[in-house]
Amino acid sequence: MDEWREAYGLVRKELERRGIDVDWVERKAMSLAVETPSWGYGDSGTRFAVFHQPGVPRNVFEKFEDAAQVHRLTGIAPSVAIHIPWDKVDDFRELRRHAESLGLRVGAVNPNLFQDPDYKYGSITHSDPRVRRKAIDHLLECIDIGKQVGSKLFTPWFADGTDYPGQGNFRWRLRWIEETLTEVYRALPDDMTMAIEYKFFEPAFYHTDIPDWGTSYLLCSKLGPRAKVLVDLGHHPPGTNVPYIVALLLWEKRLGGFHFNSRKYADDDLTVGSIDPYELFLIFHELVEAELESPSDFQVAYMLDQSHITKPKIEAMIQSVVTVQEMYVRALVVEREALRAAQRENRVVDAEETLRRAFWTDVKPILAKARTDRGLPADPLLAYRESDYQAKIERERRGGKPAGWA
Ligand code: PSV
Ligand code: MN
Repeated sequence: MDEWREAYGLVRKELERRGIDVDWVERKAMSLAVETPSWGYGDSGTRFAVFHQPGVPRNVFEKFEDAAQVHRLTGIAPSVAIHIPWDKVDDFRELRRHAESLGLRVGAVNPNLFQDPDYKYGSITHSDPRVRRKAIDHLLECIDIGKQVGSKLFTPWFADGTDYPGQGNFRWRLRWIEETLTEVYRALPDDMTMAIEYKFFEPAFYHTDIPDWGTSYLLCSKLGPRAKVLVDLGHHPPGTNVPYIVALLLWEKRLGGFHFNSRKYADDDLTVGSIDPYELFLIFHELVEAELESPSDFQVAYMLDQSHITKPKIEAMIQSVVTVQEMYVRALVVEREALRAAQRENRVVDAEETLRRAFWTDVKPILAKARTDRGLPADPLLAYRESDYQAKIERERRGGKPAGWA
């Protein structure tokens, strides 16, 4: 049961030899917060079909119950992002109370401007002012919901774009976006941040109105300091250097947060770290550098945005939260002084090896120790499998309509 202890002794010794304060690493690892998405607990699918999983929640209250399991076992998933109208309820204060009774809080509020038939030709950039108004009203409604649930983060994603040349007037559309966001920004309460997501294509295939970090950043800089950029790891063309985008936004103090997931081809929504774990590590290296340099300035929301189709929902979520934590710890154990010296002296191999040494460190025993010291299971995934929660929800959640985005 405690077989990790021997490995812990060895890795601790090795890290101490490298000058790393392991107690500090353990404390930092357990102070991380990774938000899980309500929509990751419900049924999901490809663009061809939605597949049902036994035991999935039938409403947002049950989604929070599943999220509470993830938090109970990992200790670092205290909030849940909601998506409106998928998670719409009559009384949002009741949802807030429900979350709190489970030891959770409601995280980012996500509007949905991509499913209503009115948005076929766009939402905030639709040629019809009535549709644009409807979209703005929905954004304002989401901010209001955010106030009721005590959320500090509003995360709009705009699916708007065109499929064919000539379909839309680019500059008019930019004006409509700016007008919309100006009105929306004014409605934000003082303690709420708006993080604007970008995505280079899909659902539109000719052009997308907010396709990249630069466009999002440009809009944010017109709005004010509480408008920031949201980086979804699946939203870049292949080959994009995402760690550099992260560093640049950190430098500009405009990085609002992440939607963590993994991509191989496009916006695949695979679980975080599954395809290119080294890239994820390099992203965390930039984050940790900035966090350590200026801890009081560092406010970046770590959120998952994945749609697990072929993995069991709760297991996938635990695996993902743990993956993010493992990458964070790897970034914490980088020998910073050695890296800086190698950079100064242009010792390229040494600089790279410093990062690789951290990346290849087996941090699992460190996390097992940090968790068990705090009364958590050494291995959250194993603990979930050994619990009766999955069998219970599969038994009890029969009847009713499974939650999902279809
Ligand atoms: C779009 O692909 C996206 O990343 C946005 O964050 C949405 O809100 C989310 O996926 C769920 O569809
Ligand atoms: Mn996203």
